[in-house]
Amino acid sequence: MKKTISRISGVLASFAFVFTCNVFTSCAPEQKKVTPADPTKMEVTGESDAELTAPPFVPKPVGNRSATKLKVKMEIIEKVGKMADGVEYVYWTFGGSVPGSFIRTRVGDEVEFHLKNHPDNKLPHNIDLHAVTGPGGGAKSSFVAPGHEVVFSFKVINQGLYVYHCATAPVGMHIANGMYGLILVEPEGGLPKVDKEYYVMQGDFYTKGKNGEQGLQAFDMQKAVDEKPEYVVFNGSVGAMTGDKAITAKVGETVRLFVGNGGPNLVSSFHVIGEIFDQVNIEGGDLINKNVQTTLVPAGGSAIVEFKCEVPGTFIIVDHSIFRTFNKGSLGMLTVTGDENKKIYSGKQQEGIYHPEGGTIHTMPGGADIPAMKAANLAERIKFGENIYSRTCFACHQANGEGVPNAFPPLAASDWMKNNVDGAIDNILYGKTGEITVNGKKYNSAMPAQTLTDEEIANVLSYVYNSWGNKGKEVTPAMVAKRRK
Ligand code: HEC
Ligand SMILES: [Cu+2]
Repeated sequence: MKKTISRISGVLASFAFVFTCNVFTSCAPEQKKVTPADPTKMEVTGESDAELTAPPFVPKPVGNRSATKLKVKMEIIEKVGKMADGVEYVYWTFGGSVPGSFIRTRVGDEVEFHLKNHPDNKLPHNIDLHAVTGPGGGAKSSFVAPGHEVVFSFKVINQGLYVYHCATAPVGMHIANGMYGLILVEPEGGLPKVDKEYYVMQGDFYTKGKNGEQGLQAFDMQKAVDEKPEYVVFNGSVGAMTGDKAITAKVGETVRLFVGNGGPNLVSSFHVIGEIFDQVNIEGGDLINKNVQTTLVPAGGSAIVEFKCEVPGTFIIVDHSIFRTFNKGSLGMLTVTGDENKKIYSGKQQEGIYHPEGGTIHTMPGGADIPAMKAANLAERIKFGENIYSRTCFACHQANGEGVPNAFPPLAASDWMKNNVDGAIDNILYGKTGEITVNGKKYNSAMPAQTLTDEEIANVLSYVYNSWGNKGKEVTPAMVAKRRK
């Protein structure tokens, strides 16, 4: 009802406007342009092939080009790819990557979509683009068997950032295998200019083997139905955006992330540690929220986030449903280089000994320093050490010392530890930064110094040296005391 009234009054208003203009010829010509062009009626000029990019990159902005006929030529490829170190998976892809190729259009474009299903593929597929106004978002017209190509056209009439995905039965399985991507529809004149733009898309994966189980992993339908993924990742695999694959920017630059979530099941609490989003296009639409810490990205939805890089450092990109980040893979990195700005972020300024209640209490009740906790033999040392491990080291090096790919090195069967007892003691006493290679893999992160007594360090290291395939060594408090300067 309300809608009808406003529509009628809108018609009346424009009628009045035209009427006024006709009678009073003083009407300025610019005034007639106030009503934005109706995108459904927008004419297109010329034609071109769309630039398609694999994540984390996006095609060039549309700028102020006029609406055109844009040919998107996308090939579906089923292929084996790396899910994590030593873990492989058969991905079904739009354009060879997960997420699929990024498509960049503007309002009024007429998209001629060529969907090709590679002859070596095993299955038929199709595409449902959320940017399409039409039955199934194109799914009905795009069903294509291996070795075939289909063509269909649509006009993009709503600006925004949209998900596309395969919608062939079983739909959930096609999405779970990586068949999703993003299509951006820019407004007339394009989005405001920024310095860096990237493509980040989350997805959850369901493998027969548990997280980290080696070899080629099959899809597990029951885990998918139960919504219990083994992997939750950005851009298709663990570590797709970390280390030397991190996205980059310089101090002073503005960054825009086109964030999508393919699901199939989980909703993402998208967050960049150490940054505040200056603005977010909520759900990829027109609504802008400012000064946001974490934004929800629904399965089958998106967000556009923008921020300015003020200080250098590594900014960790996470799903703040945080076990997914530290145990299932949803961890990316943005590396910002440039000059420090101590006014915005000082770094650690001071560290001293903290004595609660005027420095009278030096040991906590039950702490390792009280005589009862002094280990009498190696077996006891290991037992006490296990307790310390689960209080302090566990959070990073994980329950069985397996570590976290690209972030925390393993302590299990660590070749680095084997011949470097002093180094291991030093790491705990003084912390450790800079590049380190453990079992053939490079890490470049930071371990903070741990505030533990000599006895505690001896115990925890004895525990580690006698667990998970490490060659049993005893570390004694005397050995620790020698390293403490
Ligand atoms: C906050 C996370 C964190 C905690 C807590 C932590 N570490 Fe580490 N540890 C790291 C990181 C990161 C590295 C690699 C540092 C680098 O890249 O230079 C590392 C490296 C090591 C290494 C050498 C590399 C290897 O894998 O053999 C040892 C040994 C080690 N840590 C033992 C421990 C022990 C024992 C504890 C508990 C007392 C502990 N760490 C607590 C993060 C942590
Ligand atoms: Cu498919």
